[in-house]
Amino acid sequence: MEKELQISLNDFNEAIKNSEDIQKQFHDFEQLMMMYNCAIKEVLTKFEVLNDDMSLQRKRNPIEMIKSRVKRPESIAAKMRKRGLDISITSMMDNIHDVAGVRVICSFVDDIYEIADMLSSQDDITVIEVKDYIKNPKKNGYRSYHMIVEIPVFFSSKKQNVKVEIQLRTIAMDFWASLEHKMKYKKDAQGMDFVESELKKCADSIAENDIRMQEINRMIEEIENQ
Ligand code: 0O2
Repeated sequence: MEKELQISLNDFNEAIKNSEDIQKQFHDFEQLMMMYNCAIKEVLTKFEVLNDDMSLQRKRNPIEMIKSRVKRPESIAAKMRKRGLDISITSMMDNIHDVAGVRVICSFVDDIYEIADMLSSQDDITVIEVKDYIKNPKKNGYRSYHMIVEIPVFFSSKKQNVKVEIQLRTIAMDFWASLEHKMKYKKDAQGMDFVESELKKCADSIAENDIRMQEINRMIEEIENQ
């Protein structure tokens, strides 16, 4: 009887320990997500300030829209599994750079490069990586300018450098990417080859029109300034 009681007490203690571990992990994860959310807020403010400043100087907003998100835990875990990484908070912080994501939709291609340069030159921003899918589009036609930056976030008792993925694209590139994204889960369906080739054609004609629109805008601004 005493032995039985001992076993169940051990089980009980083990269960409590496990639940404390889970609670601790949950708390750490919540803390981390809060940290990524705060980093997003800082990056958003930086883009809003740049937009306000540039729109005063040029009488037009170079940024049409800004979207942001923190990646869902399921998507983070799926990405880590796909890459064969162990599922842990440290591994996530070291290897997954798009947990915090900001998407900046610009009017024209030149605005993208200008805004990216302005952000990169701010002294609290460290650029970790740049992928220029505008100059080097993906095979499927995908275009966007991607940056991974690190930004310091000041909390009550510590400063933490946090990575944020920034995607800059035009309205037309964004429109295309949303439609193309719908295909992600339907790759094997019948007729997809045709859809893919149509999308590729659209991507190329969008790129051409983005440049033409930019040129038209330049001409309008020249006329305005005469
Ligand atoms: P979600 O749901 O948008 O977050 P990495 O992030 O470095 O592990 P990769 O592919 O080397 O993976 O990075 P890359 O090329 O910089 O792309 C990351 C993100 O860009 C993707 O995030 C998409 O948001 C977007 N993207 C890249 N290529 C395409 C594309 O062909 N079509 C569309 N619609 N979007 C694209 P996630 O994690 O895939 O998804």
